[in-house]
Amino acid sequence: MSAHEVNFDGMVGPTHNYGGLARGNLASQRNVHAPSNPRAAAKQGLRKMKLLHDLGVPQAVLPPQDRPAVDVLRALGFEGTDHEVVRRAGKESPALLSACASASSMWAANAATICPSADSRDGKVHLTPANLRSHFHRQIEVPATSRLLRRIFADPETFVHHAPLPPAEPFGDEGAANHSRLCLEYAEPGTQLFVYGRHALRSGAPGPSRHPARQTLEASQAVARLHGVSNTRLAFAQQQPAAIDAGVFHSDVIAVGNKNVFFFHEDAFIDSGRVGEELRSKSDFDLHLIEVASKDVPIEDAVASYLFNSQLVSLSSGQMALIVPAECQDSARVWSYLQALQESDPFIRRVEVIDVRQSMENGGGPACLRLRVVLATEELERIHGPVLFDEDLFGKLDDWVGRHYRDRLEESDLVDPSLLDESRAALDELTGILALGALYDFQH
Ligand code: SUG
Repeated sequence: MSAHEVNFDGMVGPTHNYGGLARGNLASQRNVHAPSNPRAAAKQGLRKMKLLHDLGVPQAVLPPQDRPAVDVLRALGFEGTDHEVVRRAGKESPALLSACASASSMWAANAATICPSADSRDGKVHLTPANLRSHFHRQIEVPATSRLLRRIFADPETFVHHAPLPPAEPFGDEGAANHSRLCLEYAEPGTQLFVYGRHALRSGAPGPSRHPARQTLEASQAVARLHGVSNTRLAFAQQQPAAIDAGVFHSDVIAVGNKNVFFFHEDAFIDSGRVGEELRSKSDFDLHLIEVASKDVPIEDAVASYLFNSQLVSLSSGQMALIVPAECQDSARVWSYLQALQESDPFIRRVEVIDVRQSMENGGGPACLRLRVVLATEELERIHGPVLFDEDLFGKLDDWVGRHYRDRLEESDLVDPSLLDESRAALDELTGILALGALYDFQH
């Protein structure tokens, strides 16, 4: 049996803007109120998918959500037609409208945690949408994400969909951004690492002091239980609280794994050395650990460049490529580290630079934009095929973005009801391109 890792990228929506909405996310805070360019953002996302596709890595798309979220604004008491709801919210509470207009579903690493069939007790693929309870603008993604995943992974014989964890304080869950799976071959059982920021139910346990720890141990344990992962192949690790305070709001900002390679910063976890040893002891294959020392890449440089938010992917040659954000080139220290890595590492033989600056300015790098789904060949045949990315789809989506997206957006534009109309016209056409039927409520 063979299996593939498919990257499902969240497409950037037409309302992409800088709302300064994410606490502990330094880029989001820094760029609050800067004008955004949704068209450039969406095209950067598509070019990243094209790069992966050209490298021979299976790629798929997840369409954006309908924003501003008129249904949410209505639930909060704004009345009238859809246009009136947007106008009233903008007048009474621009902050609320901003949260309801975020295009944050583009960061698909936070959409869900996925367990490949090789790792689960019942031999099925398990999916648990993240509840994203730490931030309101992200929590409102959850119903549409759940619906979309059920639409794409529809076959009940193959896919098991769990409900998101209860959106209560002890169960903050941010999905695959805090989860890594290591293995020798994708089709073989792997070792799963769940990373959390704090214990919710144990008082006195260490945690960050400045920024929120979004993922709890209790949430990670629940997801692992739901997915039926064997304890012998399961590890939990706590993020270094100081790293969260330095801007590492998700574990994928400081560590990335693929197959038998785990690339992480020495300050990623509380006792990173022990975490590496535990992963080694739980893996029945030779695990290659690349622990990056602070003296080579200080944590501030890791956060500024998003070195670890790279995508580590396997090429058909058997070697791996690291897809790094362009910001890595802006840092002399990080760039020289990467040159040395590429020359000396037995697995990572190639570094590719990708410009996703529009997303980066909201704290989302290459790895944030994708949800990894390991699928056996026959499981891949059972997904909704039209979301799979190829040259033809790239052409269609690139043209679609060019026709529908604005090239400049400021907070004051969110209140303009024509933005809602333009966005819906775009999404309506997109469901045709992706053969998704009436995916959005406004289409009913
Ligand atoms: O949740 N930014 C996102 C970025 C998510 C990155 N994902 C991963 N690391 N996997 C977040 O912090 C900013 C939106 C704004 O400010 O407009 C935002 O939500």
